[in-house]
Formats: sequence, C-alpha cells, structure tokens
Amino acid sequence: MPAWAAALCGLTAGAVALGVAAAAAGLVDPAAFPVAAVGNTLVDISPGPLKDWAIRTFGSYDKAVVVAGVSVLLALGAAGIGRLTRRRGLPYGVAGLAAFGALGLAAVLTRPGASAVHALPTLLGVLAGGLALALLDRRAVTAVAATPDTPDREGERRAEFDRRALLGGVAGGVVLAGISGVAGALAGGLRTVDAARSTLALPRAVRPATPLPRGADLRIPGLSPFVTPNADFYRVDTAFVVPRVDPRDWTLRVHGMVDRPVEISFTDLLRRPLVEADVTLTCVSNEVGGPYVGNARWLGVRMADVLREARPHAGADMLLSTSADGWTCGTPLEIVLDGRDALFAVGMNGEPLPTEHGFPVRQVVPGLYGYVSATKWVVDVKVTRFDRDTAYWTSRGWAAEGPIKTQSRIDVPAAGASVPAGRTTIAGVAWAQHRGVAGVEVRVDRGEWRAARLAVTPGPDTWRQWSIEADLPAGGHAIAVRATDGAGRTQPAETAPPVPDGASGYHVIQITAT
Ligand SMILES: Nc1nc2c(c(=O)[nH]1)N[C@H]1C(S)=C(S)[C@@H](COP(=O)(O)O)O[C@H]1N2
Ligand SMILES: [Mo]
Repeated sequence: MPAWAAALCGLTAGAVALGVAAAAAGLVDPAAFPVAAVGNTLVDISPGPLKDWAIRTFGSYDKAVVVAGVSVLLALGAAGIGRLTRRRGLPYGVAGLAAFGALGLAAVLTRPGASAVHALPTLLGVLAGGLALALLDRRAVTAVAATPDTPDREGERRAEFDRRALLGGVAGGVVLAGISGVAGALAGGLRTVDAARSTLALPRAVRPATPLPRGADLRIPGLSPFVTPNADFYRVDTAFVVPRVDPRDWTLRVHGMVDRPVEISFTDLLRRPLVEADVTLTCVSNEVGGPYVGNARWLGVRMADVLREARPHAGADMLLSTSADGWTCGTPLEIVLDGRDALFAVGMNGEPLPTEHGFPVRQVVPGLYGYVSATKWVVDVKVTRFDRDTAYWTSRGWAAEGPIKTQSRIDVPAAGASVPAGRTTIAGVAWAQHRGVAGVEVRVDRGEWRAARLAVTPGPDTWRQWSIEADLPAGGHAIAVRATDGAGRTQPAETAPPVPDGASGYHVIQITAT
C-alpha cells in the first residue's frame, strides 16, 4: 500500500473518532469534547506573555488560531497512525489512537466541573476510530487468488492494494464523521440552555435607570454609539467553549470570611429587587485607541445587598469570584460595598445576558477593569483577603487591583483616513468610570489643546462622547486627544503598555487632508 493511502486511512479514522466524540459531547456536554478540553487546557497553561501576545495579535480570533493549530497537529498525528498501522500492524495503530485518547481524557477530566460521564465522548471516539482503522486497513488490501499471470504457488492467495475499495471506505468514513460532527454541534447548541435563555422573561427593575438623556449620543457617522449593541460588544475571556449554564442548575454560593454563608438559586435571585445601571466595561489589555471597551444598560441585583446578608468579617478585603468554567477574579470588597452600582447582572440592554457575555449571571462593577471585576457565568464568591488568595490573571503577572485609567479615543476620522481639506469633524469617546469625564481636549499637529464639546452622560460610570471641529489645510496631520476625569486629573502623556495595570498615553492618529 502506498504511503499516501496509509496516511489517508489514519486521517479518516481520526475524523471518525472526532465526529463520534463530537456527537457524544453534544449529548453529554460540549465541554466534554476532547479537542475543546485540550484547547482550554492549553489556553490555561500557556504563559501570560504568550497569551497577551495572542490577544493583541489575533483579537477575538485568538481561539480560532488555537483550534487551527490543534487541528493541524491532530491531522499529522492521524496520518502518522495510519502509516504506523501499515508498517507495524493494527495493534500499533490502535495504541497510537489510544495515546491521543489518553491525552484528551486527561484534559477532559481535569476541566472544572468534569464528572465521569465526561469521559464518554473520548472513549467512544477512540473506539470508533479504532474500528474505522481496522476496517479501512482490511478494505484497502484485497486478497486476490493467484492467476496464471501472477504465478504464485498453487492455491496461494496474494494481498494486493485495492485503491477503489480504499477510497470507498474513506468516503464512507468522511460522511459518517461529518454527520456525527454536525449532529453533535446541533445537539450541544440547541440544548436546554439556549431554550431556557430565549424563553426567560426578566422581571422589571424596582429602580429602573432613567431614560437616556437626549444628547447622550451625538449620532455622528463612524462614532461609537453610546449604547453598544450586544452583538457588537467586545468579548474577552479564556473560555474555549462558551460555558452553557442552565439557570435551573445555577446557584451562587457566598462563603469564606462571613458569618452567614448564602446560597441563592436563579429563581431566588430574580425575586430580589433588581436595579438598572448604565456601565461601560473596559479590558485591561486594551491598547491606547483599542476596541476592548463597550457600554450597556445592565439589569441585576446589587452585590452589596447579597454580601451584607452574608455579613463579611472585619478583616476581609477581597471577593474571589469563580465562574462555571473555573476562571477566578479578585475584587476589592470595599469598592463593591461603597454604594456604586456593582451588580450580579442578569440582563444586558433589555435582554437576558447573551451566552458569551455570561448567561445566566455575571458581575459588573463600575470603575474596575474586567479582569478584576466582571466574572461571567459567576457561580461562587469567596470573601477573603488579597494576602491569602490570588486570582487567574494576578498569578500571571497582572496587577492585583485594576482601577480603570482615564482614557480617550478618536473614532472619527478613522486612523489613516483621507478627508477633504477644510472644516472637519473630529469625534470619539472618553472614559474614566466612576470618576466621570469632565473634559476632553484635542490637539492638531503642534497646535494648542482645544476643549471638545462633550455629550451628556447619565452618570460617571459610562463613557462620554465628544466632538470638535477643526480646519485642516491640505497635507498630513497628527491628531491627539486627552481626557480629564471628574476629580480634575488629566490622563498622563507617558505611555505604558497594558501589562500590568492598563495602557496609558494619548491616542494619536495620522490623517491626510486633500
Ligand atoms: N468567566 C470569565 N469571566 C470573565 C473573563 C474570563 O476570562 N472568564 N474575562 C474578564 C475580562 S478580562 C473582561 S475584560 C470581561 C469582558 O467581558 P465581555 O466579554 O462581556 O465584554 O469579562 C471578564 N470576565
Ligand atoms: Mo479584560
């Protein structure tokens, strides 16, 4: 059998193994798909700087890149298994499959929330892959009886490579893998959680947010809208597969340094008084001028109400929250209790939280970067101390506390754009959550800093739009922006990278007037 045919047998067997595993994972739990578990584990164990680089370079596609890498490795492995089977015999090929299976199993079973049934997809996959390998290997070589022109000894039969039979077998395997893979994805995706989300009717807030003041949105083409639609809201997390948490199974445990541990079901949570708040979220890994910032109207229960019921001990200074997929976050207790709208949020812009933004419940704390405040799919809050516990990103080189730095961004014109010479509108957003934005200034080339017109804001916890007119002679121009917060502090000119506590420096763009 030629080498390519042996490799093809291995690839097909690998595809069947993954297809069957995907189908089973669709029924058990998408997180039990071994490739997803390996990807998740890789994300978790890869060093911080590598992860930062990936987020910077690939943005929201960082996981797609990991998937592509893992797929290439798997394909190479499967082809190798096919050739091993040919050269050394079926037991070696099966052993190779089992080795991949063992890796997958190790990853699946060490994921948070894993149970014994989570092993099933991997085991079934290896079994199906082994069977496929054996069948293909047999099909590819047909026993042919000796004929006069193949003068073997009387009655002896020869094995001969049968290309047709092999390709038929491969086609069958690919179809099987495709159908089971799609079935798995459908079963997983359409399962109960999505149904539960789409049928969920959120109660009204006892303290609704006031309607957005007129003039909060300057409605300038190209300027970020004041409210970021859910579909456009940036997404940053370590979750390789979006955790699907069934609200009927969800509970929130508040424990640790408290007098009375609290455990709440989703129904209990919705029975509590809900409030609404407009809050802008920002990611600490956002570069100056970057896209990881968005504003939404959140509906939720005040974290302070739940915490006060638990009665935190005097020495406690940190909330260590954990998500359904094991991510952790450390938030200063004092900030959550100081009266700001820190929420266990269930609604985002008038609908239940989108799955990728934390359904059914996430934290939202105005003024803190997401990595120290905004736990999605939150299930556990431990009241503790910063000197006793360390959260996910803190153990990877990021600061333990992450107040949001005052920042401003030019949206219009776009960086690098050409505009007609003459009067031009420059516009953007600025944020200094919980301190508020009191001023924005713009400088063209080496000119004076000039105050921009500020849009109205509902409060200090959201970003604020701004705009200014400038008269631009033909030629290249550098436009810079800087904001001043409600305490009168102007953002510093000194540049700092996102690590360890957020980027600083002015956003400057180059444009051409023609
Ligand atoms: N469970 C979980 N929650 C998480 C994260 C995560 O990786 N896992 N990332 C945090 C970070 S770094 C940010 S900036 C915000 C982003 O929230 P969004 O994806 O809804 O915009 O979520 C936070 N909550
Ligand atoms: Mo973040």
